[in-house]
Amino acid sequence: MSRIDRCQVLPLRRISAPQGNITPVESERDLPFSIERVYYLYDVPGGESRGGHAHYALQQLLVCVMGALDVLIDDGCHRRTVRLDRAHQGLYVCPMIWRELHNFSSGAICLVLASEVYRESDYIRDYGEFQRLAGDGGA
Ligand code: T46
Repeated sequence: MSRIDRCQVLPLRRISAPQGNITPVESERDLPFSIERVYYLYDVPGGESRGGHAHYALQQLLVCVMGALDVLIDDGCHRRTVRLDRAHQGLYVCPMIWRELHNFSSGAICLVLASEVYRESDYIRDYGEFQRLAGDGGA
């Protein structure tokens, strides 16, 4: 399976009540990795993009908990764009995937559950270097 095919939108549980919804996420039960870090992107000005890099080892689940955004994923051979606009769905991103986040709606909040703590040495920030390292996309 190519790396891009490993990047799937995972359904998350949604516990609904007249008072509103709750979505729990547990490493063992809901994710293919253990959560070591949580961060979130918010107050992204209109027209701005985030990402524009890959990671050697990091796995992540991206959940747009408010609003909507587009995630472009690229394994060096194939690319596709996934629209995230549900608080009960998350995009799993495996290692060695170039990602760019575009088209944030006003007030969008992207929650990210990550498998590793922050390490700048895990980043590949040059697309040419990524393509050289990514090889055949993992196929
Ligand atoms: C990804 C997208 C969705 C930290 O100090 N700790 C952290 O955990 C993070 C994520 C960032 N930073 C610092 C490092 C930089 O000085 O915050 C600054 C911006 O970080 P970065 O360029 O990584 O931001 P994004 O939004 O372009 O990318 C982040 C994640 O790094 C990336 O893995 O998938 O969000």
